[in-house]
Amino acid sequence: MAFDIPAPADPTPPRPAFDASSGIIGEDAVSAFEAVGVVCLRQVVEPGDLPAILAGCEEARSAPTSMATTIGGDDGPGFFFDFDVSDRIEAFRRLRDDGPMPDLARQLMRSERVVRYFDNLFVKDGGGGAATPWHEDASFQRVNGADSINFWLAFDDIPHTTALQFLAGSHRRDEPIHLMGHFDDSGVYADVITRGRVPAPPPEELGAQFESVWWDLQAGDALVWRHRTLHGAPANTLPTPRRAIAYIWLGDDAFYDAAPGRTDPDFRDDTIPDGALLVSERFPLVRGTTE
Ligand SMILES: O=C(O)CCC(=O)C(=O)O
Repeated sequence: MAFDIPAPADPTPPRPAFDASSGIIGEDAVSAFEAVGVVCLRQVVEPGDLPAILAGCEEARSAPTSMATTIGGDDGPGFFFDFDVSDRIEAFRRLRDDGPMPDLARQLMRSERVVRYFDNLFVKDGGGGAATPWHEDASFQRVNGADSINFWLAFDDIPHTTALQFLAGSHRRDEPIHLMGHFDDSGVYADVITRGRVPAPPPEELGAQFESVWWDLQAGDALVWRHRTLHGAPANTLPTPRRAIAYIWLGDDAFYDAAPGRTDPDFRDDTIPDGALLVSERFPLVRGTTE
Protein backbone atom coordinates (compact mmCIF):
# COMPACT_ATOMS: atom_id res chain seq x y z
CA MET A 1 0.00 0.00 0.00
CA ALA A 2 1.52 3.30 -1.08
CA PHE A 3 -0.06 5.49 1.55
CA ASP A 4 -1.75 5.34 4.92
CA ILE A 5 -3.96 7.67 6.91
CA PRO A 6 -3.44 7.35 10.66
CA ALA A 7 -6.54 7.06 12.82
CA PRO A 8 -7.14 10.13 15.04
CA ALA A 9 -5.41 9.84 18.41
CA ASP A 10 -8.30 11.49 20.27
CA PRO A 11 -11.62 9.57 20.06
CA THR A 12 -13.71 12.67 20.82
CA PRO A 13 -15.31 14.06 17.64
CA PRO A 14 -14.24 17.71 17.35
CA ARG A 15 -17.64 18.87 15.97
CA PRO A 16 -21.29 18.23 16.97
CA ALA A 17 -23.60 15.97 14.96
CA PHE A 18 -27.25 16.80 14.15
CA ASP A 19 -30.36 14.65 14.41
CA ALA A 20 -32.08 14.10 11.04
CA SER A 21 -34.53 11.35 12.01
CA SER A 22 -37.53 13.62 11.28
CA GLY A 23 -36.25 14.36 7.76
CA ILE A 24 -35.80 18.01 8.73
CA ILE A 25 -32.67 19.73 9.95
CA GLY A 26 -32.20 23.15 11.52
CA GLU A 27 -30.25 26.23 10.57
CA ASP A 28 -27.48 25.14 12.98
CA ALA A 29 -26.77 22.07 10.82
CA VAL A 30 -26.84 24.08 7.58
CA SER A 31 -24.52 26.76 9.02
CA ALA A 32 -22.09 24.10 10.30
CA PHE A 33 -22.10 22.51 6.83
CA GLU A 34 -21.32 25.85 5.21
CA ALA A 35 -18.53 26.71 7.64
CA VAL A 36 -16.77 23.33 7.85
CA GLY A 37 -17.61 21.85 4.41
CA VAL A 38 -18.96 18.65 6.00
CA VAL A 39 -21.70 17.78 8.50
CA CYS A 40 -22.75 14.62 10.36
CA LEU A 41 -26.50 13.85 10.30
CA ARG A 42 -27.78 11.12 12.62
CA GLN A 43 -30.41 8.52 11.65
CA VAL A 44 -31.03 9.32 8.01
CA VAL A 45 -31.73 5.65 7.21
CA GLU A 46 -34.69 3.91 8.87
CA PRO A 47 -33.32 1.05 11.06
CA GLY A 48 -35.94 -1.31 9.55
CA ASP A 49 -34.48 -0.74 6.07
CA LEU A 50 -30.95 -1.87 7.02
CA PRO A 51 -31.35 -5.68 6.58
CA ALA A 52 -32.47 -5.27 2.93
CA ILE A 53 -29.68 -2.75 2.33
CA LEU A 54 -27.03 -5.09 3.76
CA ALA A 55 -28.38 -7.87 1.53
CA GLY A 56 -28.08 -5.36 -1.34
CA CYS A 57 -24.39 -4.88 -0.51
CA GLU A 58 -23.89 -8.66 -0.86
CA GLU A 59 -25.82 -8.70 -4.12
CA ALA A 60 -23.75 -5.82 -5.56
CA ARG A 61 -20.50 -7.50 -4.62
CA SER A 62 -21.51 -10.83 -6.11
CA ALA A 63 -22.45 -9.23 -9.45
CA PRO A 64 -20.02 -6.36 -10.07
CA THR A 65 -20.46 -4.18 -13.15
CA SER A 66 -17.71 -3.15 -15.57
CA MET A 67 -17.31 0.03 -13.45
CA ALA A 68 -16.42 -1.94 -10.28
CA THR A 69 -12.96 -2.08 -8.70
CA THR A 70 -11.63 -4.26 -5.88
CA ILE A 71 -8.33 -3.19 -4.32
CA GLY A 72 -6.62 -6.19 -2.70
CA GLY A 73 -8.97 -9.01 -1.83
CA ASP A 74 -7.14 -12.01 -3.36
CA ASP A 75 -5.66 -13.33 -0.13
CA GLY A 76 -6.42 -10.43 2.18
CA PRO A 77 -9.11 -7.87 2.89
CA GLY A 78 -10.60 -6.18 -0.17
CA PHE A 79 -11.84 -2.65 -0.78
CA PHE A 80 -14.70 -3.04 -3.27
CA PHE A 81 -16.55 -0.19 -4.94
CA ASP A 82 -19.12 0.02 -7.72
CA PHE A 83 -21.40 2.67 -9.16
CA ASP A 84 -25.07 3.36 -9.83
CA VAL A 85 -26.16 0.35 -7.80
CA SER A 86 -29.53 2.10 -7.21
CA ASP A 87 -30.37 1.54 -10.87
CA ARG A 88 -30.36 -2.23 -10.36
CA ILE A 89 -30.83 -3.04 -6.65
CA GLU A 90 -34.22 -2.20 -5.15
CA ALA A 91 -33.06 -1.43 -1.58
CA PHE A 92 -30.70 1.27 -2.89
CA ARG A 93 -33.29 2.61 -5.33
CA ARG A 94 -35.78 3.01 -2.46
CA LEU A 95 -33.18 4.76 -0.33
CA ARG A 96 -32.45 7.15 -3.20
CA ASP A 97 -36.01 7.82 -4.42
CA ASP A 98 -38.24 7.37 -1.37
CA GLY A 99 -36.02 8.63 1.48
CA PRO A 100 -35.32 12.12 2.85
CA MET A 101 -32.02 12.74 1.00
CA PRO A 102 -33.17 15.08 -1.82
CA ASP A 103 -34.98 17.35 0.66
CA LEU A 104 -32.06 17.36 3.08
CA ALA A 105 -29.72 18.08 0.15
CA ARG A 106 -31.94 20.99 -0.88
CA GLN A 107 -31.78 22.44 2.62
CA LEU A 108 -28.02 22.00 2.93
CA MET A 109 -27.31 23.64 -0.43
CA ARG A 110 -30.05 26.30 0.08
CA SER A 111 -31.00 25.32 -3.43
CA GLU A 112 -34.26 25.43 -5.41
CA ARG A 113 -33.11 22.65 -7.67
CA VAL A 114 -31.82 19.18 -6.80
CA VAL A 115 -30.36 16.91 -9.52
CA ARG A 116 -29.36 13.28 -9.11
CA TYR A 117 -25.82 12.71 -10.36
CA PHE A 118 -24.63 9.15 -9.45
CA ASP A 119 -24.07 6.76 -6.57
CA ASN A 120 -21.03 4.85 -5.36
CA LEU A 121 -21.16 1.79 -3.07
CA PHE A 122 -18.12 1.08 -0.84
CA VAL A 123 -17.38 -2.17 0.99
CA LYS A 124 -14.17 -2.40 2.98
CA ASP A 125 -13.60 -5.90 4.37
CA GLY A 126 -12.52 -6.16 7.99
CA GLY A 127 -8.92 -6.78 8.91
CA GLY A 128 -7.05 -3.89 7.30
CA GLY A 129 -6.51 -3.51 3.56
CA ALA A 130 -6.57 -0.26 1.62
CA ALA A 131 -6.89 3.24 3.01
CA THR A 132 -8.92 5.86 1.11
CA PRO A 133 -6.42 8.44 -0.19
CA TRP A 134 -6.88 12.15 0.44
CA HIS A 135 -8.85 13.62 -2.46
CA GLU A 136 -11.57 16.05 -3.43
CA ASP A 137 -14.59 14.64 -5.26
CA ALA A 138 -14.50 17.59 -7.70
CA SER A 139 -11.41 15.97 -9.24
CA PHE A 140 -13.47 13.19 -10.85
CA GLN A 141 -16.73 15.06 -11.46
CA ARG A 142 -17.82 17.02 -14.53
CA VAL A 143 -19.22 19.84 -12.42
CA ASN A 144 -18.27 23.49 -12.41
CA GLY A 145 -19.86 25.44 -9.55
CA ALA A 146 -20.15 24.97 -5.80
CA ASP A 147 -23.30 22.83 -5.57
CA SER A 148 -22.23 19.21 -5.68
CA ILE A 149 -22.56 17.31 -2.42
CA ASN A 150 -21.73 13.78 -1.36
CA PHE A 151 -24.34 12.16 0.92
CA TRP A 152 -22.41 9.20 2.39
CA LEU A 153 -24.56 6.75 4.37
CA ALA A 154 -23.01 4.30 6.85
CA PHE A 155 -24.55 0.82 7.03
CA ASP A 156 -22.32 -0.35 9.90
CA ASP A 157 -21.22 1.25 13.15
CA ILE A 158 -17.94 3.01 12.39
CA PRO A 159 -15.71 4.08 15.29
CA HIS A 160 -13.18 6.89 14.98
CA THR A 161 -10.39 4.41 14.23
CA THR A 162 -11.78 3.67 10.78
CA ALA A 163 -13.86 6.81 10.15
CA LEU A 164 -13.56 9.19 7.23
CA GLN A 165 -11.53 12.31 8.06
CA PHE A 166 -12.07 15.76 6.56
CA LEU A 167 -9.97 18.91 6.35
CA ALA A 168 -12.27 21.58 7.81
CA GLY A 169 -12.72 24.63 5.59
CA SER A 170 -10.83 23.09 2.64
CA HIS A 171 -13.95 23.54 0.45
CA ARG A 172 -13.22 27.28 0.44
CA ARG A 173 -9.75 26.98 -1.16
CA ASP A 174 -9.20 29.37 -4.07
CA GLU A 175 -6.73 27.04 -5.75
CA PRO A 176 -7.83 25.00 -8.78
CA ILE A 177 -9.16 21.46 -8.41
CA HIS A 178 -6.52 18.79 -7.82
CA LEU A 179 -5.80 16.15 -10.40
CA MET A 180 -7.25 12.81 -9.35
CA GLY A 181 -5.13 9.87 -8.24
CA HIS A 182 -6.88 6.51 -8.44
CA PHE A 183 -7.86 4.92 -5.12
CA ASP A 184 -5.61 1.93 -5.93
CA ASP A 185 -2.69 4.18 -6.84
CA SER A 186 -2.22 2.34 -10.16
CA GLY A 187 -2.21 5.49 -12.26
CA VAL A 188 -5.13 4.39 -14.45
CA TYR A 189 -6.28 8.00 -14.57
CA ALA A 190 -3.55 8.87 -17.07
CA ASP A 191 -5.97 10.85 -19.21
CA VAL A 192 -8.19 12.45 -16.58
CA ILE A 193 -9.86 15.77 -17.32
CA THR A 194 -7.04 18.28 -17.17
CA ARG A 195 -8.80 21.58 -17.84
CA GLY A 196 -8.07 23.75 -14.82
CA ARG A 197 -6.72 20.86 -12.72
CA VAL A 198 -3.39 21.09 -10.84
CA PRO A 199 -1.21 18.44 -9.14
CA ALA A 200 -2.13 17.92 -5.47
CA PRO A 201 0.43 19.05 -2.87
CA PRO A 202 1.69 16.36 -0.46
CA PRO A 203 -0.90 15.35 2.18
CA GLU A 204 1.34 16.66 5.02
CA GLU A 205 1.22 20.12 3.48
CA LEU A 206 -2.58 20.04 3.34
CA GLY A 207 -2.80 18.61 6.86
CA ALA A 208 -0.74 21.51 8.20
CA GLN A 209 -3.17 24.05 6.71
CA PHE A 210 -6.50 22.66 7.96
CA GLU A 211 -7.91 21.09 11.12
CA SER A 212 -8.88 17.43 10.66
CA VAL A 213 -12.45 16.53 11.72
CA TRP A 214 -14.32 13.20 11.96
CA TRP A 215 -17.28 11.55 13.67
CA ASP A 216 -17.91 8.05 14.94
CA LEU A 217 -21.03 6.75 13.24
CA GLN A 218 -23.83 4.33 13.88
CA ALA A 219 -25.47 2.38 11.07
CA GLY A 220 -27.95 4.77 9.40
CA ASP A 221 -25.98 7.97 10.05
CA ALA A 222 -24.76 10.20 7.21
CA LEU A 223 -21.76 12.36 6.49
CA VAL A 224 -22.45 15.05 3.89
CA TRP A 225 -19.70 17.09 2.28
CA ARG A 226 -19.05 19.49 -0.57
CA HIS A 227 -17.14 18.29 -3.64
CA ARG A 228 -14.11 20.44 -2.81
CA THR A 229 -13.79 19.29 0.82
CA LEU A 230 -10.61 17.21 1.12
CA HIS A 231 -11.14 13.83 2.77
CA GLY A 232 -9.66 10.36 3.22
CA ALA A 233 -9.93 7.36 5.55
CA PRO A 234 -7.72 4.77 7.22
CA ALA A 235 -7.98 1.11 6.28
CA ASN A 236 -10.77 -0.79 8.01
CA THR A 237 -8.93 -2.29 10.97
CA LEU A 238 -12.14 -3.67 12.52
CA PRO A 239 -12.74 -7.42 12.22
CA THR A 240 -16.10 -6.66 10.54
CA PRO A 241 -16.95 -5.03 7.17
CA ARG A 242 -17.42 -1.29 6.73
CA ARG A 243 -20.26 -0.78 4.22
CA ALA A 244 -21.48 2.58 2.93
CA ILE A 245 -22.90 4.32 -0.11
CA ALA A 246 -22.34 7.82 -1.48
CA TYR A 247 -25.19 9.54 -3.34
CA ILE A 248 -24.08 12.65 -5.24
CA TRP A 249 -26.64 15.48 -5.52
CA LEU A 250 -26.30 18.74 -7.44
CA GLY A 251 -27.93 22.11 -6.77
CA ASP A 252 -28.51 25.48 -8.48
CA ASP A 253 -24.80 26.19 -8.93
CA ALA A 254 -23.79 23.11 -10.97
CA PHE A 255 -22.81 23.37 -14.62
CA TYR A 256 -21.57 20.71 -17.03
CA ASP A 257 -17.84 20.43 -17.79
CA ALA A 258 -17.51 18.73 -21.19
CA ALA A 259 -13.68 18.97 -21.18
CA PRO A 260 -11.73 16.28 -23.05
CA GLY A 261 -10.16 13.50 -21.00
CA ARG A 262 -11.99 11.08 -18.78
CA THR A 263 -12.32 9.86 -15.25
CA ASP A 264 -13.07 6.30 -14.12
CA PRO A 265 -15.99 5.93 -14.41
CA ASP A 266 -16.72 8.90 -16.62
CA PHE A 267 -20.13 10.29 -15.75
CA ARG A 268 -20.67 12.29 -18.91
CA ASP A 269 -23.66 13.23 -21.02
CA ASP A 270 -22.70 15.21 -24.05
CA THR A 271 -26.30 16.02 -24.87
CA ILE A 272 -25.62 18.79 -22.28
CA PRO A 273 -23.69 21.73 -23.78
CA ASP A 274 -20.44 22.66 -22.05
CA GLY A 275 -21.20 25.16 -19.27
CA ALA A 276 -24.99 24.51 -19.30
CA LEU A 277 -27.03 23.47 -16.27
CA LEU A 278 -26.13 19.89 -15.41
CA VAL A 279 -29.61 18.42 -15.90
CA SER A 280 -30.66 15.79 -18.45
CA GLU A 281 -32.51 12.53 -18.84
CA ARG A 282 -29.39 10.77 -17.54
CA PHE A 283 -28.97 13.23 -14.63
CA PRO A 284 -32.60 13.96 -13.69
CA LEU A 285 -34.05 16.91 -11.84
CA VAL A 286 -35.74 15.58 -8.68
CA ARG A 287 -36.70 18.88 -6.97
CA GLY A 288 -37.45 22.36 -8.42
CA THR A 289 -37.64 23.41 -12.07
CA THR A 290 -35.20 24.48 -14.77
CA GLU A 291 -37.08 27.79 -15.31
O1 LIG B 1 -15.81 5.11 1.83
C1 LIG B 1 -14.69 5.54 1.59
O2 LIG B 1 -13.68 5.24 2.23
C2 LIG B 1 -14.50 6.48 0.43
C3 LIG B 1 -15.57 7.52 0.33
C4 LIG B 1 -15.13 8.68 -0.49
O3 LIG B 1 -14.01 9.11 -0.38
C5 LIG B 1 -16.03 9.33 -1.42
O4 LIG B 1 -17.21 8.95 -1.53
O5 LIG B 1 -15.58 10.29 -2.09
